[in-house]
Amino acid sequence: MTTRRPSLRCGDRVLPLGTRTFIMGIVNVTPDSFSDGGRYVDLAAAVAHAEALLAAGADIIDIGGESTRPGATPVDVDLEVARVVPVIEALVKRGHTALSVDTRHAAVAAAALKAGAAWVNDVSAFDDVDMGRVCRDAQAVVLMHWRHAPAGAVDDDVVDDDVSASVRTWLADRVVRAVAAGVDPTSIVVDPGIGFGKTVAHNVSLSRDLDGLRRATGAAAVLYGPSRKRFLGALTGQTDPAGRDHATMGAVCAAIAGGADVVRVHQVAAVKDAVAVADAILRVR
Ligand code: PMM
Repeated sequence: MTTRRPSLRCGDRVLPLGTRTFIMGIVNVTPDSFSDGGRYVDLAAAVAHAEALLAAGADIIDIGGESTRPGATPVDVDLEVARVVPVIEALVKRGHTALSVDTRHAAVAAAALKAGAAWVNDVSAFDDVDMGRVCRDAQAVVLMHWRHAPAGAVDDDVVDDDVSASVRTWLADRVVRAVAAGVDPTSIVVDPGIGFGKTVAHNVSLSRDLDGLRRATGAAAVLYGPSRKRFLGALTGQTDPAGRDHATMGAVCAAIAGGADVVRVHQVAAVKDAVAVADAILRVR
């Protein structure tokens, strides 16, 4: 028997969970992101890219102003606001409301929500203690698992014999923290944090049972972000991140079988078709 799941909302869109896979298109307004750094720093370029992703079938646009690439320079909060808010304001003015802000900082999240963003995507899952208060005003919150590799080490050095269990326990605790801060549990989305302090084997293993992650944490939905990441390069030999879109589609389709509700990707057009086919085969209507 299949139980009916609730819907998420993002701006003027309703996302009925379980009926299909929702696509979050990435717009990095940063000079240094690993996959597309520097391409959309200019306001007009960022807005045009967001509109191109929406036209290609993105359900949500995720706008980020700080690179999370290992070794990236942390960005001053004022600079992060100055990067993301004008893009959000311009998109809202042009009638687009399904917008998410990718930030670890409550001050940036607050400014983005005020400008018209609907979701907060926090890759540190509420390390900033003010995030809970700010996120009560968001339509949904993404809490991502991120374990920092020890100083001087790389992700491949991280030892964890049961990565699924440790990610589940960690995220379940962050969900409790968010709910205690007043965030509606039906608006919480969890994310295993592909590539963040994990080996190739960890990323492969975490990609397998996303439904189990959702159930174990009590979240409403699960988001999966494999796009162009290093583990795909390790599996395919594609050294250039921009050459990993086919590999991304493989990961996305496998993750849909494992329970992904939302996929966060750079190349929306191709993923849209892959998702349509995977959804038709895998989802019981
Ligand atoms: N990955 C990146 C940035 N933000 N947010 C979520 N929720 N999940 C992810 O996997 C994730 C993220 C990495 O950088 P990118 O913006 O170039 O993909």
